Amino acid sequence: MVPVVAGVILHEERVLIARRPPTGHLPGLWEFPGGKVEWGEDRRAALSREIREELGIDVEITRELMVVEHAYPDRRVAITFYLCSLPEGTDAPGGETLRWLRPDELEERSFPPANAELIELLKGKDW
Ligand code: DGT
Repeated sequence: MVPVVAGVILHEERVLIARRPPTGHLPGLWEFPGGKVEWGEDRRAALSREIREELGIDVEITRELMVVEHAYPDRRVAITFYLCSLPEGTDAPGGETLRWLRPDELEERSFPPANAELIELLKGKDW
């Protein structure tokens, strides 16, 4: 089981999604920024590290939202999703592979199947 962490970064009632590369595992799908937890690493520390690597910012981790276990043909993952926010004074990251969407817009995008339950939860959220 591969432990994975991912952040639902909420800013001005929108959440940030990132597009996976066009090649490799789950090509071109949208996801929440994050990645694998390294051996012996604390999950929240792993999330801070991944977001710093991917987006170049520090986020505040607010709370855990849900844990989802999922089996892909070639691997099993346990993904812990955390609600995050941008610290005061941090500019919202942007770019070609990033989108800020309202929770009800998320279901229009293609996500890995492991994200279905989270998307459903977020859809009903009135932050
Ligand atoms: P690899 O195996 O080194 O080529 O790297 P990836 O691309 O499999 O690694 P990574 O760090 O993105 O791992 C995250 C795993 O969790 C990957 O199997 C995709 C899966 N996953 C499902 N939903 C999400 C999500 O919303 N965010 C992230 N970051 N991963 C997700």
